[in-house]
Amino acid sequence: APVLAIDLGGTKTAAALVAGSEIIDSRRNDTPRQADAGAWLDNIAELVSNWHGRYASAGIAVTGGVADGAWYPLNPATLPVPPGFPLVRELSARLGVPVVAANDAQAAAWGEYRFGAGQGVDLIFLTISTGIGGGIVLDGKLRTGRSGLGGHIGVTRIGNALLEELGSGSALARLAVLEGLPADPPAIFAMAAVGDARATGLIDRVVASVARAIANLQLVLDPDCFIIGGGMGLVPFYLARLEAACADLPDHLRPILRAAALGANAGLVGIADQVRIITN
Ligand code: BMX
Repeated sequence: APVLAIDLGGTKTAAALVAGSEIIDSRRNDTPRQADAGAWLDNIAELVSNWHGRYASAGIAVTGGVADGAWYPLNPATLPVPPGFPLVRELSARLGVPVVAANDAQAAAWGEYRFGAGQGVDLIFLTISTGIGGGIVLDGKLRTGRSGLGGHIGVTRIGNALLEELGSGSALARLAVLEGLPADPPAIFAMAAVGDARATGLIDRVVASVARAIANLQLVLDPDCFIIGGGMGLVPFYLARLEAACADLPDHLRPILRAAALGANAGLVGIADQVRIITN
């Protein structure tokens, strides 16, 4: 039977029926940010209401940390998660099936390892999206750490700022406004694509902090590759600028960057496979 997979990000909520790496059916809408956690889960139940009976288990990949089924924020600005929210219990009650929960970037890292651009290698997945998330797979194991923090590169501090305050899609939107440009990353990329120097300059500014973080991670874990996903990370121009920002590193220190082969579905496919592992 297919697994119900959910990806609850700071901006988008996605749901899919997944069998292996195949997305049988999917839908998505905007995460109702102005509401509370119960409403975010009600939105999911609504989104999947006519799939009732087509799945016997569910997985949810969420922005934020997950430990023993409880949800907590690392950066409430990315999504104001109530600390200690009983995510697994609350979603299982709404869906009527067992639920497995993990961080979204950790889930996506596993999806790319199993079925995507990182099959069989040591990888660090980065989602460049509302915030910046990370997931680590080493020696065929997803490394979530002691309390589910493994991979949370976006909330590491650079001076007085968080990396995601400097390098995420939200950061680009905030910087754009200061330059009198639209607070809309897709518009900024469209302007850069037609040669607008201000737009390209903004993109290179948010790329620079991520390139620095990647170079540091290469020195710490020395993965075979970095897989880049997320709403902004999946934009080809973004990846090209990130490659350019890493180009001046000496060969033996330069990271290998790959686009997430599963695209926006990496987290859905990854959490579905985690459900298969845990419930079989
Ligand atoms: C934040 C943190 C991470 C998440 C990352 C990307 C919260 C709520 N989220 O660093 O857990 O992986 O953002 O989140 O603290 P996204 O919503 O952009 O996918």
